[in-house]
Amino acid sequence: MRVSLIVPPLMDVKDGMLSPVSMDAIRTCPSYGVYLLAAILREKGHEVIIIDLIAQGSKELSFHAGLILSSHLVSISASSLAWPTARKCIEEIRSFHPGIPIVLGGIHATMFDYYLLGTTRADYCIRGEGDIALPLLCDTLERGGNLRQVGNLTYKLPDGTIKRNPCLPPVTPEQMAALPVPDYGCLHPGVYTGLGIESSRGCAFDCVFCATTHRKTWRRLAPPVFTDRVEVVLEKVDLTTHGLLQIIDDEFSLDVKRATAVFKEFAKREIRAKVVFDSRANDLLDEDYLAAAQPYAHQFLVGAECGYDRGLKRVGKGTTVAKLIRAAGLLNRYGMAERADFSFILGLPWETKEEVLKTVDFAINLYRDHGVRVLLQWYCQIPGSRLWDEQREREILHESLYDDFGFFRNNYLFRTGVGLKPSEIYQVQAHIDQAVTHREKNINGMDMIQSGVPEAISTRYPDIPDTYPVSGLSNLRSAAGIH
Ligand code: B12
Ligand code: SF4
Repeated sequence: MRVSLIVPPLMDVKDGMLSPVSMDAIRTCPSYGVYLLAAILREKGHEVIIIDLIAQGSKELSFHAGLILSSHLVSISASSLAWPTARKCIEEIRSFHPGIPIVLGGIHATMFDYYLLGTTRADYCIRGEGDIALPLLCDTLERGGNLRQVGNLTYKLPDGTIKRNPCLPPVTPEQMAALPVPDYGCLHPGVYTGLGIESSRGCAFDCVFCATTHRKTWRRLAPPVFTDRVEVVLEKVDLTTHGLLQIIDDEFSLDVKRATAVFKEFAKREIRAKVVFDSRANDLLDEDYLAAAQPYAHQFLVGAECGYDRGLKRVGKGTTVAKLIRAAGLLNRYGMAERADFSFILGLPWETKEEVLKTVDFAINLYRDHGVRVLLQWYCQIPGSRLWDEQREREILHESLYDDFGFFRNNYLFRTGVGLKPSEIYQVQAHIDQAVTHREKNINGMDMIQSGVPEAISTRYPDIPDTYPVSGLSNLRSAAGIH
């Protein structure tokens, strides 16, 4: 069968135009999941067309109308933040083809299958991994089989009732090793900065703010198997602007011995690669790992999260401020500090301004003392985390709040997450500006201390100084002569 796979970007209105924003404006690497599914379907004999709207930089589907019209199945992948674009895609496809089956997949469809099928004209959702379930759906549709046999599938009956099949077991490490390598040969040259590859799936942790798909489960490839796959991907890396190899794992070094063995395998095979990955601070305390990673680590994200132990404990990542300091110190010693991005979250739902300032001061000192880059990012309400779920239970949040563009500007979503007053957020930023008078940049021209007032605040609340005169009710009272 002929299948179109659509990858919608995360978009918002900028200067009056709907444009890709955030990571999809940077285009670091093509969607690993979708390019992998394309390779799996091709291996099974299906004809696949990837409509990569992130690469295209718009949601315009009209150029692809002919291909879509001639497909037997259209599939759309979406995270929660790309969902508004995915919704527009469904509407557009339905405007020129009312009958073509549409299947949704990715994290948003996994979480909200009933809601998405109930509120759009899509036909199916595949929850969780599509590696086995999507080819099964294609075969079942092609042969006119029974949809009840398709694991992970949620589907609509003609009368509108929605049915949900049980999930297949997650793919095993052996099955992962046997999956084809995504074929990046069809990419337009010079669009993405790098190419993605997975060495493991899932995460052994369950941090309170994190929305990742597979928690407390971790499946990994053996270093030689992974390196074989890396070699295939690197054949296409010249198609990218920066030649980067992005290991898309949640946390690449969860088994630090394995991660060390991977870099040693790279060295043994004389692989030349500029690698981007995520590592926990605790793993960076292993000097064997640092020594092995040193020649390859181009840039890596360290989820540091908080600058005080009580916060770190609540987050649940199993680290402490002492370990964060030691990790930064070691990175400095190995000449890797400038390549490390220590990412901190400001305004976790329990935090007061004092706690936020503890994190800010800790992060700034980490940069000053050890030269690591620090990212100070305000907490966002992203579906899938335990924090999000608690508020969904109380109906403060709902999946419908992710139907429209403007996530980063959304005042309600921001303020139901961060408890600080807008004036306090401005004060935090003023504190940062005061502490960092000289904005130093790294080799890539990026601020060594990255921070800012979130759009949800800066676009709505003026930076009111403490001396701003009282107004509102007190003005009414004084106009009425009441004191
Ligand atoms: C690498 C990564 C990125 C990379 C590359 C993205 C990519 N798609 O390859 C970059 C840096 C670009 C990125 C960007 C963003 N990301 Co990201 N990213 C990840 C990460 C760590 C791995 C994704 C991955 O490739 N997994 C491996 C593949 C095999 O799995 P998969 O993509 O889920 O695909 C499988 C299934 O979902 C399914 N499937 C997927 N699509 C479809 C479609 C159909 C039709 C079917 C049937 C099945 C199916 O089958 C696939 C194979 O099993 C995940 C965390 C995670 N573990 O998922 C976060 C994650 C998905 N990202 C997240 C976020 C928030 C973002 C950004 C919003 C960040 C930002 N501020 O810009 C953007 C959104 C971009 C977008 N268009 O959606 C959140 C999403 C939460 C949510 N509720 O949506 C996650 C879960 C991180 C987290 N811990 O919170 N990301
Ligand atoms: S933040 Fe990192 S360690 Fe924590 S659950 Fe998410 S991926 Fe795992």
